Amino acid sequence: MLPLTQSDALLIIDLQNDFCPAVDGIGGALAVADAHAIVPGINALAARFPHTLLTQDWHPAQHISFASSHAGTEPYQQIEVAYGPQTLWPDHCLHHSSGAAFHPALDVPRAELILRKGFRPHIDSYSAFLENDQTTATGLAGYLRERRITRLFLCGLAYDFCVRFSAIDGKALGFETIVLEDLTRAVNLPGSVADTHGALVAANIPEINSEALGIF
Ligand code: VGL
Ligand code: ZN
Repeated sequence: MLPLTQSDALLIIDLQNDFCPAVDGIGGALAVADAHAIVPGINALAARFPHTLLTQDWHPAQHISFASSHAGTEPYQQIEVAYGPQTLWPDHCLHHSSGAAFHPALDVPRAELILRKGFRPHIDSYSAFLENDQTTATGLAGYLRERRITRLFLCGLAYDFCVRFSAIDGKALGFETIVLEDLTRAVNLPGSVADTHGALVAANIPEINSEALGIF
């Protein structure tokens, strides 16, 4: 049992239609297998957590992370950009699109913050804290500190990209950080899940089953 306190927050990463298999033609641009399955568990936890926060991947057209923005490239290929390597993706989470909307079954009525990220045309942002240049802050660390939130439980999409980098940066910025492994799913590029697990272990970030919270 892990008792929750007022300084705990559930951080729900990018639970958006484009990261889930398409339903009725909506979403699916960068679908993560089995992503729908995590929604009921996240809703149940959100109802019990003292604080709930959401992130939303939110890209302009011709975003730097889109393969379509770089002639002669394909999605899932890696290129060098000004800030280093960048994996290219299918166009996804265009701001105000149905693909960028939250999953229709996601039910987090008490969500206190929706943090949008990836809105700068020339910088991608996997992490909820620092964009992919490793320098540009999103403002989330300051927000959490002012709100006296000290412990973060991460869930959502995708385990091997936005959950991974949010967890690593959150921990490095001084927040106690825990990944709820049953409430995430992975894009699963070659090696990406094993690399993520290794990086979380190395950073001393526990991966636990949400049942360990003992609040169901
Ligand atoms: C994500 C790839 C591109 C994620 C966002 O939410 O994990 N992955 N943009
Ligand atoms: Zn994105």
